[in-house]
Amino acid sequence: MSNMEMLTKEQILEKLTGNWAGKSVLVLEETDSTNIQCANLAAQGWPEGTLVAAERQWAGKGRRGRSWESPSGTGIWMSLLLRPDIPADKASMLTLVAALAVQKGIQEEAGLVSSIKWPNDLVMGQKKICGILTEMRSRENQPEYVIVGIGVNANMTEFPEEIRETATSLYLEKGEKVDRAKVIANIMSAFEEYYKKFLETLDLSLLKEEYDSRLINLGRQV
Ligand code: BTX
Repeated sequence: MSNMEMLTKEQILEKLTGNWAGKSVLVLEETDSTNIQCANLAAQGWPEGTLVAAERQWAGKGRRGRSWESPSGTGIWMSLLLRPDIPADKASMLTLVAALAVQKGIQEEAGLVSSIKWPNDLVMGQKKICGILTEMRSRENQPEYVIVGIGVNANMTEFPEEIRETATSLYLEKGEKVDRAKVIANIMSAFEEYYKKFLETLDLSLLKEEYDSRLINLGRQV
């Protein structure tokens, strides 16, 4: 991997256009899971909007103990720290807020349209391009912090046997590499926009139009 292709904190900061999400950012060369590292920072008092990204995760987490393939230098493996003043039982909706933000972010950078597959994936032609894992620490139905972990298959050219049929990447769909820092910056700014709307209503009513048009399972029993 040439230096040009490595993800750096400076590249991300330079491309951010929003106000808070990702302004405090840590880029690790490798780690177990950015969700774990972000939770550590949360426990140490780091602010809302802190972003932890890694070039490689060796214990990337999916839901229910599943693992997330996170090879080096090709993906976007990142976790955003939130400290929302909301009832804890509303926090799972942040997964959808993030899904909309990723959808917009990758459309802006790569011109690719993806669909939300309930509850936490983005797909292109049935194949998974992004997975989201939201985790929370709460006390008395109030989140102390929420970690929104986002994995986007950006520039990988191939996948391990087990997921070859079910996974795809922005590179494979578009035929050229994407600027990962730009995609991250786009996602952060879209997230700010959608998070604000979500906090106004604590439901998805203000996001409904975007959501309806994009939710692949809408109208189906899920
Ligand atoms: P999930 O449980 O819905 O999906 C996990 C399943 O998806 C795996 O069992 C496997 O079949 C398949 N899979 C694994 N890796 C990939 C991949 N790279 N692309 C497509 N399919 C795959 C989805 O969980 C939530 C994943 C969140 C990942 C992010 S990365 C940053 C953050 N840190 C962390 O540890 N997790 C999150």
